[in-house]
Amino acid sequence: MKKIVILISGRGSNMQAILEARLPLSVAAVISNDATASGLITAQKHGVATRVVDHRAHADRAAFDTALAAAIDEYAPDLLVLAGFMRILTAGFVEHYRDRILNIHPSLLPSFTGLHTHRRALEAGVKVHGCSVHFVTPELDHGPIVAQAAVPVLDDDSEDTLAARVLAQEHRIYPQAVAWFCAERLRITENGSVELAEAGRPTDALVVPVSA
Ligand code: NHR
Ligand code: GAR
Repeated sequence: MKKIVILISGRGSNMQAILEARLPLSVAAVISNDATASGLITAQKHGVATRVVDHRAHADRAAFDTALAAAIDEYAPDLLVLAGFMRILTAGFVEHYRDRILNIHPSLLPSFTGLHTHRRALEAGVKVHGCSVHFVTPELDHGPIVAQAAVPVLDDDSEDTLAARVLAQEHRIYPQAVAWFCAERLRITENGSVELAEAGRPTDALVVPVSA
């Protein structure tokens, strides 16, 4: 069975969705860069080991990433899962776990990389928004895309209502993508796209919009 380590910074609802999906994998630890992250309590309730590696206790990003990698490597995970993890990782860190880090990003990449995606989607007036699971590469939010879910943007949406609609889809596609990785069904092709082995339907990696 594959071993994963989950990195969080806050609430950890995506982490919780993965824990509660009862996937055939072992969650070795949940690590936060912030000791006040409420997701740590959720992880403990699920009997999962937790650790804090506080970025503020380190002189620079390289020192933080070195300490973070040392904590992670104690668990020797097959996969690192970023779930609302809010620290940009150095190229050296990403290389150390090359092709073994997944992230969920709250937009339909390559649109709206970076932060405040729901606000920016509303400002841009897009009619479709969503979330993406991708492999992490040194370039922020630019790695190979594993799965996406789309949601409609409604005329009366606020940042909060839109975020909630997207989050519900995050909780569907992230456990699915992690399960695919652990079943060794994901392959990154030479051109940097992701192939899903034994897909039932051509659209397995896409959740399509429904009218809300
Ligand atoms: N690191 C690399 N190298 N590549 C990616 O694709 C990464 C990554 C680290 C995190 C998640 C990402 C997201 O899904 C992620 C992808 C944090 C920031 C950010 O600006 C941006 C994107 C993401 C995560 N962080 C600020 C920083 O200075 C801190 C912001 C804060 O603490 O609120 O690191 O959106
Ligand atoms: C999620 O919407 C996730 O996609 C997003 O933050 C939220 C975390 O929620 N991630 C980022 O913005 C990464 N920069 P959670 O802690 O409840 O999973």
